[in-house]
Amino acid sequence: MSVFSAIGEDREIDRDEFTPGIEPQATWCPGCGDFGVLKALKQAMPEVGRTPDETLLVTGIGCSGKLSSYFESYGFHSIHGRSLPVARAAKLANPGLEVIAAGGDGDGYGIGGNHFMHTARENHDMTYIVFNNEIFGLTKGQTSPTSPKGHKSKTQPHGSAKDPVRPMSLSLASGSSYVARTAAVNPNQAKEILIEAMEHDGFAHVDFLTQCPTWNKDAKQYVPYTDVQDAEDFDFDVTDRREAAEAMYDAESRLHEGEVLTGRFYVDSDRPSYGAEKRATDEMPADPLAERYLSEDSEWERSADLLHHHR
Ligand SMILES: Cc1ncc(C[n+]2csc(CCOP(=O)(O)OP(=O)(O)O)c2C)c(N)n1
Ligand code: SF4
Ligand SMILES: [Mg+2]
Repeated sequence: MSVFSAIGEDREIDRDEFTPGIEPQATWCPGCGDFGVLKALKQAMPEVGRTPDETLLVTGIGCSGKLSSYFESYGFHSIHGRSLPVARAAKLANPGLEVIAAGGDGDGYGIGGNHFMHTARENHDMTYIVFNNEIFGLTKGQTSPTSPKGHKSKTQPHGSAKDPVRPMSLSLASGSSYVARTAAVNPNQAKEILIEAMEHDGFAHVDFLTQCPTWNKDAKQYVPYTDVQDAEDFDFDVTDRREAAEAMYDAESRLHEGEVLTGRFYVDSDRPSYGAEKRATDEMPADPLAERYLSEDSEWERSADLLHHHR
Protein backbone atom coordinates (compact mmCIF):
# COMPACT_ATOMS: atom_id res chain seq x y z
CA MET A 1 0.00 0.00 0.00
CA SER A 2 1.27 3.43 -0.88
CA VAL A 3 2.19 5.93 1.81
CA PHE A 4 -0.14 8.31 0.00
CA SER A 5 -3.20 6.10 0.36
CA ALA A 6 -4.52 8.11 3.32
CA ILE A 7 -5.26 10.99 0.98
CA GLY A 8 -8.90 11.14 -0.04
CA GLU A 9 -10.08 9.02 2.88
CA ASP A 10 -13.82 9.44 3.34
CA ARG A 11 -14.84 9.28 7.00
CA GLU A 12 -15.99 11.42 9.92
CA ILE A 13 -13.14 13.45 11.37
CA ASP A 14 -13.01 14.64 14.96
CA ARG A 15 -11.22 17.82 16.07
CA ASP A 16 -9.54 15.84 18.87
CA GLU A 17 -7.54 13.94 16.26
CA PHE A 18 -5.50 17.14 15.87
CA THR A 19 -4.39 17.07 19.51
CA PRO A 20 -1.08 15.20 19.82
CA GLY A 21 -1.29 11.83 21.66
CA ILE A 22 1.30 12.88 24.19
CA GLU A 23 0.05 16.43 24.52
CA PRO A 24 2.94 18.80 25.12
CA GLN A 25 2.28 21.54 27.65
CA ALA A 26 1.98 24.68 25.53
CA THR A 27 4.60 27.22 26.60
CA TRP A 28 2.58 30.20 25.37
CA CYS A 29 1.83 32.72 28.15
CA PRO A 30 -1.63 32.69 29.75
CA GLY A 31 -3.98 34.82 27.65
CA CYS A 32 -1.83 34.61 24.51
CA GLY A 33 -3.76 34.95 21.24
CA ASP A 34 -1.85 32.00 19.78
CA PHE A 35 -4.18 29.64 21.68
CA GLY A 36 -7.03 31.12 19.63
CA VAL A 37 -5.32 30.22 16.34
CA LEU A 38 -4.75 26.64 17.50
CA LYS A 39 -8.37 26.29 18.61
CA ALA A 40 -9.81 27.77 15.40
CA LEU A 41 -7.58 25.54 13.27
CA LYS A 42 -8.55 22.37 15.16
CA GLN A 43 -12.21 23.28 14.75
CA ALA A 44 -11.82 24.04 11.05
CA MET A 45 -10.10 20.79 10.05
CA PRO A 46 -13.04 18.36 10.36
CA GLU A 47 -15.19 20.71 8.28
CA VAL A 48 -12.54 20.88 5.58
CA GLY A 49 -12.59 17.08 5.71
CA ARG A 50 -8.87 16.53 6.12
CA THR A 51 -7.27 14.07 8.53
CA PRO A 52 -3.92 14.64 10.30
CA ASP A 53 -2.36 12.23 7.78
CA GLU A 54 -3.49 14.43 4.91
CA THR A 55 -2.21 17.66 6.42
CA LEU A 56 1.19 19.35 6.62
CA LEU A 57 1.75 22.33 8.91
CA VAL A 58 5.00 24.22 8.28
CA THR A 59 5.93 26.92 10.75
CA GLY A 60 8.57 29.64 11.05
CA ILE A 61 10.38 30.74 14.20
CA GLY A 62 8.69 32.71 16.96
CA CYS A 63 6.06 32.03 19.61
CA SER A 64 3.75 31.48 16.62
CA GLY A 65 6.15 28.88 15.21
CA LYS A 66 5.36 26.57 18.10
CA LEU A 67 1.94 25.90 16.57
CA SER A 68 3.24 22.80 14.79
CA SER A 69 4.25 21.28 18.15
CA TYR A 70 0.72 21.49 19.52
CA PHE A 71 -1.11 20.35 16.39
CA GLU A 72 -1.20 16.72 15.30
CA SER A 73 -0.39 16.42 11.59
CA TYR A 74 2.77 16.21 9.53
CA GLY A 75 4.81 19.15 10.78
CA PHE A 76 7.97 21.04 9.92
CA HIS A 77 9.23 23.70 12.33
CA SER A 78 11.48 25.43 9.81
CA ILE A 79 13.81 28.43 10.19
CA HIS A 80 13.02 32.10 10.64
CA GLY A 81 11.05 33.47 7.68
CA ARG A 82 11.37 30.29 5.62
CA SER A 83 8.11 28.43 6.15
CA LEU A 84 6.83 29.31 2.67
CA PRO A 85 9.63 27.82 0.53
CA VAL A 86 9.35 24.59 2.53
CA ALA A 87 5.57 24.57 2.14
CA ARG A 88 5.80 25.24 -1.61
CA ALA A 89 8.20 22.38 -2.19
CA ALA A 90 6.02 19.99 -0.19
CA LYS A 91 2.88 21.00 -2.07
CA LEU A 92 4.53 20.59 -5.47
CA ALA A 93 5.95 17.20 -4.55
CA ASN A 94 2.69 15.95 -3.03
CA PRO A 95 -0.27 17.98 -4.37
CA GLY A 96 -2.83 15.87 -2.45
CA LEU A 97 -1.63 17.26 0.89
CA GLU A 98 -3.48 20.05 2.66
CA VAL A 99 -0.59 22.46 3.16
CA ILE A 100 -0.71 25.16 5.82
CA ALA A 101 2.17 27.54 6.53
CA ALA A 102 2.15 29.66 9.68
CA GLY A 103 4.39 32.17 11.44
CA GLY A 104 4.61 35.60 13.02
CA ASP A 105 4.50 39.13 11.65
CA GLY A 106 8.26 39.41 12.06
CA ASP A 107 8.75 36.02 10.43
CA GLY A 108 6.43 36.57 7.47
CA TYR A 109 6.42 40.32 6.81
CA GLY A 110 10.01 41.01 7.89
CA ILE A 111 12.73 38.42 7.34
CA GLY A 112 10.45 36.26 5.17
CA GLY A 113 8.85 39.15 3.27
CA ASN A 114 10.49 38.19 -0.01
CA HIS A 115 9.09 34.66 0.15
CA PHE A 116 5.67 36.01 1.04
CA MET A 117 5.63 38.29 -2.00
CA HIS A 118 6.68 35.61 -4.46
CA THR A 119 4.61 32.76 -3.06
CA ALA A 120 1.58 35.06 -3.40
CA ARG A 121 2.61 36.08 -6.93
CA GLU A 122 2.94 32.45 -8.01
CA ASN A 123 -0.40 31.56 -6.38
CA HIS A 124 0.82 28.36 -4.72
CA ASP A 125 -2.13 26.38 -3.40
CA MET A 126 -1.84 26.65 0.38
CA THR A 127 -3.10 28.55 3.40
CA TYR A 128 -0.74 31.05 5.01
CA ILE A 129 -1.61 32.14 8.55
CA VAL A 130 0.31 35.14 9.91
CA PHE A 131 -0.02 35.64 13.66
CA ASN A 132 0.01 39.43 13.78
CA ASN A 133 0.77 40.59 17.33
CA GLU A 134 2.65 43.66 16.07
CA ILE A 135 5.90 42.75 17.85
CA PHE A 136 8.59 40.05 18.05
CA GLY A 137 7.10 37.95 20.86
CA LEU A 138 9.62 35.15 21.33
CA THR A 139 12.63 37.47 21.53
CA LYS A 140 10.91 39.70 24.13
CA GLY A 141 8.90 42.41 22.48
CA GLN A 142 11.05 44.20 19.88
CA THR A 143 9.47 46.41 17.22
CA SER A 144 8.19 44.41 14.24
CA PRO A 145 7.17 45.40 10.69
CA THR A 146 3.55 45.78 11.83
CA SER A 147 4.25 47.80 15.03
CA PRO A 148 2.42 51.10 14.69
CA LYS A 149 4.35 54.34 14.22
CA GLY A 150 5.32 55.72 17.63
CA HIS A 151 5.22 52.27 19.29
CA LYS A 152 7.79 52.11 22.12
CA SER A 153 9.88 49.00 22.74
CA LYS A 154 13.38 48.11 23.88
CA THR A 155 14.65 48.51 20.32
CA GLN A 156 12.76 51.78 19.70
CA PRO A 157 12.63 53.38 23.20
CA HIS A 158 11.62 56.77 21.79
CA GLY A 159 8.93 55.26 19.59
CA SER A 160 9.12 53.72 16.14
CA ALA A 161 9.72 56.30 13.42
CA LYS A 162 8.54 53.89 10.73
CA ASP A 163 5.16 53.46 9.11
CA PRO A 164 3.99 49.86 9.53
CA VAL A 165 3.62 47.38 6.71
CA ARG A 166 0.07 47.05 5.36
CA PRO A 167 -0.17 43.25 5.25
CA MET A 168 -3.37 42.86 3.24
CA SER A 169 -2.49 45.58 0.71
CA LEU A 170 0.95 44.03 0.25
CA SER A 171 -0.65 40.63 -0.18
CA LEU A 172 -3.13 41.80 -2.81
CA ALA A 173 -0.52 43.74 -4.76
CA SER A 174 1.78 40.70 -4.70
CA GLY A 175 -0.87 38.41 -6.16
CA SER A 176 -2.63 36.47 -3.38
CA SER A 177 -5.91 35.08 -4.66
CA TYR A 178 -7.57 35.07 -1.21
CA VAL A 179 -6.94 37.67 1.51
CA ALA A 180 -8.67 37.87 4.89
CA ARG A 181 -8.13 39.24 8.37
CA THR A 182 -9.46 37.65 11.51
CA ALA A 183 -8.73 37.85 15.24
CA ALA A 184 -8.04 35.46 18.09
CA VAL A 185 -10.72 37.20 20.16
CA ASN A 186 -13.19 36.14 17.47
CA PRO A 187 -12.91 32.31 17.31
CA ASN A 188 -16.14 31.65 15.38
CA GLN A 189 -15.24 33.98 12.57
CA ALA A 190 -11.64 32.72 12.66
CA LYS A 191 -12.82 29.16 12.14
CA GLU A 192 -15.02 30.14 9.17
CA ILE A 193 -12.20 32.15 7.59
CA LEU A 194 -9.75 29.25 7.99
CA ILE A 195 -12.22 26.83 6.38
CA GLU A 196 -12.63 29.17 3.39
CA ALA A 197 -8.89 29.70 3.12
CA MET A 198 -8.18 25.95 3.12
CA GLU A 199 -10.91 25.24 0.61
CA HIS A 200 -9.63 27.99 -1.68
CA ASP A 201 -7.61 26.68 -4.62
CA GLY A 202 -4.62 29.04 -4.64
CA PHE A 203 -2.61 31.15 -2.20
CA ALA A 204 -4.88 32.08 0.71
CA HIS A 205 -3.41 34.58 3.14
CA VAL A 206 -4.97 35.15 6.57
CA ASP A 207 -3.66 38.04 8.66
CA PHE A 208 -4.61 36.72 12.10
CA LEU A 209 -4.61 39.37 14.84
CA THR A 210 -3.23 37.76 18.00
CA GLN A 211 -2.84 39.55 21.31
CA CYS A 212 0.47 39.37 23.22
CA PRO A 213 -0.41 40.24 26.82
CA THR A 214 3.23 39.88 27.87
CA TRP A 215 4.95 42.37 25.52
CA ASN A 216 2.24 44.35 23.77
CA LYS A 217 -0.54 45.25 26.16
CA ASP A 218 -1.39 48.45 24.28
CA ALA A 219 -2.14 46.77 20.95
CA LYS A 220 -5.58 46.97 19.43
CA GLN A 221 -6.00 43.19 19.23
CA TYR A 222 -8.25 43.32 22.30
CA VAL A 223 -10.65 45.85 20.81
CA PRO A 224 -13.98 44.32 19.79
CA TYR A 225 -13.85 43.74 16.07
CA THR A 226 -16.29 44.61 13.34
CA ASP A 227 -16.93 42.07 10.59
CA VAL A 228 -16.73 43.90 7.26
CA GLN A 229 -19.27 41.53 5.75
CA ASP A 230 -21.80 42.63 8.41
CA ALA A 231 -20.86 46.32 8.70
CA GLU A 232 -23.45 48.59 7.13
CA ASP A 233 -21.05 51.38 6.18
CA PHE A 234 -18.62 48.91 4.63
CA ASP A 235 -20.11 47.71 1.40
CA PHE A 236 -17.68 46.37 -1.21
CA ASP A 237 -17.31 43.53 -3.68
CA VAL A 238 -14.62 41.05 -2.52
CA THR A 239 -14.12 39.85 -6.12
CA ASP A 240 -13.33 43.37 -7.37
CA ARG A 241 -9.62 44.20 -7.05
CA ARG A 242 -10.06 47.96 -6.82
CA GLU A 243 -12.84 47.80 -4.27
CA ALA A 244 -10.90 45.23 -2.23
CA ALA A 245 -7.77 47.39 -2.32
CA GLU A 246 -9.70 50.38 -1.04
CA ALA A 247 -11.38 48.35 1.72
CA MET A 248 -8.05 46.93 2.86
CA TYR A 249 -6.37 50.33 2.90
CA ASP A 250 -9.21 51.67 4.98
CA ALA A 251 -9.14 48.72 7.43
CA GLU A 252 -5.36 48.96 7.80
CA SER A 253 -5.55 52.70 8.52
CA ARG A 254 -8.37 52.31 11.02
CA LEU A 255 -6.58 49.49 12.92
CA HIS A 256 -4.15 51.90 14.51
CA GLU A 257 -6.91 54.43 15.20
CA GLY A 258 -8.59 51.82 17.41
CA GLU A 259 -11.12 50.24 15.06
CA VAL A 260 -10.58 46.58 14.21
CA LEU A 261 -12.15 45.47 10.93
CA THR A 262 -12.00 41.78 10.09
CA GLY A 263 -13.47 39.47 7.46
CA ARG A 264 -12.70 38.47 3.90
CA PHE A 265 -11.32 41.25 1.75
CA TYR A 266 -10.43 39.62 -1.56
CA VAL A 267 -11.43 36.39 -3.28
CA ASP A 268 -10.40 35.39 -6.81
CA SER A 269 -11.67 31.87 -7.48
CA ASP A 270 -10.87 31.88 -11.19
CA ARG A 271 -7.10 32.11 -11.20
CA PRO A 272 -5.44 28.68 -11.45
CA SER A 273 -2.83 27.80 -8.86
CA TYR A 274 0.84 27.36 -9.80
CA GLY A 275 0.57 23.57 -9.57
CA ALA A 276 -2.53 23.50 -11.77
CA GLU A 277 -0.76 25.66 -14.41
CA LYS A 278 2.26 23.37 -14.41
CA ARG A 279 0.17 20.21 -14.69
CA ALA A 280 -1.88 21.74 -17.52
CA THR A 281 1.29 22.25 -19.58
CA ASP A 282 2.58 18.76 -18.72
CA GLU A 283 5.53 20.22 -16.89
CA MET A 284 4.59 18.28 -13.81
CA PRO A 285 3.23 14.75 -13.56
CA ALA A 286 -0.30 14.19 -12.29
CA ASP A 287 0.94 11.61 -9.76
CA PRO A 288 2.87 12.92 -6.75
CA LEU A 289 6.60 13.40 -7.37
CA ALA A 290 7.15 12.39 -3.77
CA GLU A 291 5.64 8.96 -4.46
CA ARG A 292 8.09 8.37 -7.30
CA TYR A 293 10.97 9.32 -5.09
CA LEU A 294 10.07 6.64 -2.57
CA SER A 295 9.43 3.95 -5.17
CA GLU A 296 12.28 1.48 -5.71
CA ASP A 297 10.98 0.83 -9.26
CA SER A 298 11.25 4.45 -10.27
CA GLU A 299 14.00 5.18 -12.76
CA TRP A 300 14.04 8.76 -11.66
CA GLU A 301 17.61 9.73 -10.81
CA ARG A 302 18.07 10.93 -7.29
CA SER A 303 20.32 13.95 -6.80
CA ALA A 304 22.33 11.97 -4.24
CA ASP A 305 23.08 9.30 -6.90
CA LEU A 306 24.17 11.98 -9.35
CA LEU A 307 26.56 13.29 -6.75
CA HIS A 308 28.20 9.84 -6.47
CA HIS A 309 28.61 9.60 -10.27
CA HIS A 310 30.55 12.83 -10.36
CA ARG A 311 32.98 11.94 -7.63
C1 LIG B 1 17.82 34.15 11.09
C2 LIG B 1 17.29 34.48 12.45
N1 LIG B 1 17.32 35.76 12.85
C3 LIG B 1 16.83 36.09 14.07
C4 LIG B 1 16.31 35.12 14.89
C5 LIG B 1 15.78 35.47 16.26
N2 LIG B 1 14.34 35.49 16.29
C6 LIG B 1 13.64 34.41 16.71
S1 LIG B 1 11.98 34.66 16.68
C7 LIG B 1 12.21 36.24 16.12
C8 LIG B 1 11.05 37.15 15.86
C9 LIG B 1 9.75 36.62 16.28
O1 LIG B 1 8.72 37.52 15.96
P1 LIG B 1 7.50 37.07 15.12
O2 LIG B 1 7.90 36.46 13.86
O3 LIG B 1 6.57 38.24 15.02
O4 LIG B 1 6.85 35.90 15.99
P2 LIG B 1 6.14 35.94 17.41
O5 LIG B 1 7.15 35.45 18.40
O6 LIG B 1 5.71 37.34 17.69
O7 LIG B 1 5.00 35.00 17.25
C10 LIG B 1 13.55 36.56 15.96
C11 LIG B 1 14.06 37.86 15.51
C12 LIG B 1 16.30 33.78 14.42
N3 LIG B 1 15.77 32.79 15.14
N4 LIG B 1 16.80 33.50 13.19
S1 SF4 C 1 5.41 36.36 24.59
FE1 SF4 C 1 3.44 37.09 23.76
S2 SF4 C 1 3.22 36.02 21.79
FE2 SF4 C 1 4.74 34.90 23.01
S3 SF4 C 1 3.61 33.33 24.14
FE3 SF4 C 1 3.75 35.10 25.46
S4 SF4 C 1 1.86 36.27 25.09
FE4 SF4 C 1 2.14 34.83 23.39
MG1 LIG D 1 4.97 38.74 16.25
